Amino acid sequence: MKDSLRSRRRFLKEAALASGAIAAAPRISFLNKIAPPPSPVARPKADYTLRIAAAPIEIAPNHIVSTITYNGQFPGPLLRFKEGVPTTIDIYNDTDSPEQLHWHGQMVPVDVDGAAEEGTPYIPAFGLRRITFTPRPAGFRFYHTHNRAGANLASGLYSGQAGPVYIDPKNEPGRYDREVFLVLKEFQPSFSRGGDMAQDFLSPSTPVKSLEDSGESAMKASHAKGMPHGYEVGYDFFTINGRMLGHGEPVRVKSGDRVLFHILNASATEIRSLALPRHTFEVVALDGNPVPNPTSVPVLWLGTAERISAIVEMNHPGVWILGDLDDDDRGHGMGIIIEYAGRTGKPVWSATPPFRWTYVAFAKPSASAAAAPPDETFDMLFQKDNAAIAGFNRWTINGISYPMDSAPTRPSFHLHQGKRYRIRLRNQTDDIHPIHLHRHTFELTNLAGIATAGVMKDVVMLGGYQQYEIDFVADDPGLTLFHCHQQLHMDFGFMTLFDYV
Ligand SMILES: [Cu+2]
Repeated sequence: MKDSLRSRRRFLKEAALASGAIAAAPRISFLNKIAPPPSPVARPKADYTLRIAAAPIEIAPNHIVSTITYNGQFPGPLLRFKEGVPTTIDIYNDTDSPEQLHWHGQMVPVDVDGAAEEGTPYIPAFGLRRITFTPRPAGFRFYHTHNRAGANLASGLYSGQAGPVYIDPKNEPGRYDREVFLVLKEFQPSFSRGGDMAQDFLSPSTPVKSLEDSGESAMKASHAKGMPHGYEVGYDFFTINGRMLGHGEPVRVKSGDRVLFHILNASATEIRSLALPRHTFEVVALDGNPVPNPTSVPVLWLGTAERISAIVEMNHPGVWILGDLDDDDRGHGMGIIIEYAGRTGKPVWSATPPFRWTYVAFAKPSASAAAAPPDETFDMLFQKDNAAIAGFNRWTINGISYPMDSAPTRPSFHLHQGKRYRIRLRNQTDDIHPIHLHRHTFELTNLAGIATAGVMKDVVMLGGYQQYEIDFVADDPGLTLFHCHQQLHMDFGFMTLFDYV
């Protein structure tokens, strides 16, 4: 195992060198060795230190889970960077497994991005890596492990390795009184045999008939052969900022406050919703990027790894539950109490009226919704091979499943710096996929037949049997990973690589 890992690492490092990725980033320095921590006099202190280590996390009084964390806490510490100011971070790995730490949503070189597939060196077991990079772009980002978990529910994002990043822009408009960071996370995962994920919250809900027909007949054929549904993951406990509902500090507010919530879905696999009875959320940024059309909505939906920044005007004094729409998940902890000054009593939850989530609500008005035309379009067809790998679904992009062993993988898509690309995402499965592109920001340009422009993201929830189009400019040379952010999907094939040629 260790040998194959090492040989893969070596290959990837060579691949990155061959692509010129590391040569293109001479300002990056790193240590990558198994050694005791260096003496503090040997070199300057890092701006931040992160330690990857197992720790007990008390999610409710006397209810303690064990997981791999950053700095012994969940979520990992909030890291506040300044846009454009180089930052040095020491990452210690106190575990016996090599680790990857990914700077999600940032445009950083491949040797620090934190994906082995791109050639980032591992943080060695019981070792240290010092990295330096220039944080960008401004906004709400996060950091998390990028290890493959496979069937190991203690590894990857099933663990507690996630924390928020806020990159302060040079100028902050500041139309709010205070900021509150919320990190949504489940603990105690286990496998089950399938079960359909609700997806009637997405709008538009229009499926593509041909995708639906092919997807449904593939599932029927699989069941006819006696195959059960592939494994899915469920959880026992649900938390916000590492605490089950009612067991953390309430968010204390005053009537008239405008509170800017930065919300991160740090789940390995789940899509989450949030509502606050009698209040609305003015969505000002998606995945940390300001939206062209800030709009108030009664409910937020976040796919795995998505972030929403939204202002809530505190105008209904009381003690409320900000929580998941799902009674069972909220009942098992997915919520946090919002408490107005001077108010006491049992926190109140009430069901919200039906509402559908659409990214289009935050886009440019339709008159100006024509996105710039691309130089080239890539077609990607996503398929599921039901229960094909020892009971796990195998996922493919254009018929190719990203290898799970240590076999080297060649990039499937090729970019020229400065050109604008469109990816046509075609989902031939009934699952929602939170699609993620590393090291670049993409624009939503077509959502299930609706042309749109101006919403810039790094993760997008692609509905079952739907077709979307996303555009991006090739402006960050180096190997670039593209994958579904659902841990079970990415681990079983749903990944591919872009390179610059
Ligand atoms: Cu997926």
